[in-house]
Amino acid sequence: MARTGQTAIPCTLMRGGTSKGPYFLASDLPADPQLRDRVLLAVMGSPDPRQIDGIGGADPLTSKVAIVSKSERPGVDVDFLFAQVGIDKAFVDVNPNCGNMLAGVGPFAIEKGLVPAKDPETKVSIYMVNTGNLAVATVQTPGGVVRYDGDTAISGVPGTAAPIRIDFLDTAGSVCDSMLPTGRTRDRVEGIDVTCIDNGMPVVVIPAQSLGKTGYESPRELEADTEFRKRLEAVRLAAGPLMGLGDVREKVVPKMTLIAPPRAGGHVCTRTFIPHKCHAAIGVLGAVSVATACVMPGSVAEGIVKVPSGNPLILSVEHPTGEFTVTLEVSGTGENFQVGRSGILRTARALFEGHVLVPRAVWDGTRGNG
Ligand code: NQM
Repeated sequence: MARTGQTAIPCTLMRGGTSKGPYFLASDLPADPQLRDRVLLAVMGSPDPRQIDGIGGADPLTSKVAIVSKSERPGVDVDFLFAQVGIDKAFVDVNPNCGNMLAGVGPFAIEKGLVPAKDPETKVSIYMVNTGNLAVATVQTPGGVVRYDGDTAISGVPGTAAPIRIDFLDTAGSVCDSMLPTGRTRDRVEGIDVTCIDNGMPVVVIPAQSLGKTGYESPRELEADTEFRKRLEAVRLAAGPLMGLGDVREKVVPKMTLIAPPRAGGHVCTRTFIPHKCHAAIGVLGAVSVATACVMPGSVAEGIVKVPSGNPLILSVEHPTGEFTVTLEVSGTGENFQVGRSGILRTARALFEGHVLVPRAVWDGTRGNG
């Protein structure tokens, strides 16, 4: 159809875990990162609190973008760049990763012909460009076709779908320099004890009680408490430089997780700020980092968390809409304790396929060589 003043970009809208957003082939977007970011802002309708002039969902969990390309790295199938698009502010943050959007990358890559499908399942190795880590997603592909229906339920998503198992190979120090970016399992920040950790996502883990909370409040109750949120942000701004993240005022990391004893059959109860809104559940890599802190000797989780036995450790992280199971391979004890690979289960679904339209004034469709 002829249309004046708009550029059409091939795009698949997908739910990845408990997040949702457009998935693009990198080759369909501008090569220049600055122009690409302007295009992504236009796609989502940012900056605007309602994202009314774009396809963003006016929530951090639905203002996310996945950019996928065939990988040139030996042994790796695809590269995945995640972009968190600001809602009321014009920013595109490619610093952290997103394990939920990651869940849609395998199916998208297979359907776009970047990875040949096998029968009955296809392993897709994914280089996560944001953090330089590797993941392997196992996608159901009976008869060489991506299967979306199935009987796996994940908290925060109605119904069931085909399982996508994701194994993370090396997530320690994804954005920070190391798993324990301050060099300690416990730090005193703004008068409270916290554990700063990065096993896939920089997170500050805080006993809820030390901020006067039970840890069982609803996200809405926590968000409504202005004094508490000011205190939480003060802890975040102080923890950021300690974690080597510099001034984090305009950054979406570190995330902030309150922990409390479990009360629904899990091992720990959580409430996570990402970082200013309270998550309806918990992020994937956020959960891996929190679970890691929970099993680490000397962390603030000691005395709060019921650490299960076994190896791999299977930890159930309770959150406002259910639970999230994280599998951790561990070795050593005491000071030599180490966490290796981790695994999680997600589902994803392609929701809409076609072209997203952006004003031609933002981009005329010429890709450039940058
Ligand atoms: O931690 C939200 C989400 C996320 C990130 C956030 C995520 C992860 O639930 O891997 O998935 O922490 O901003 O999508």
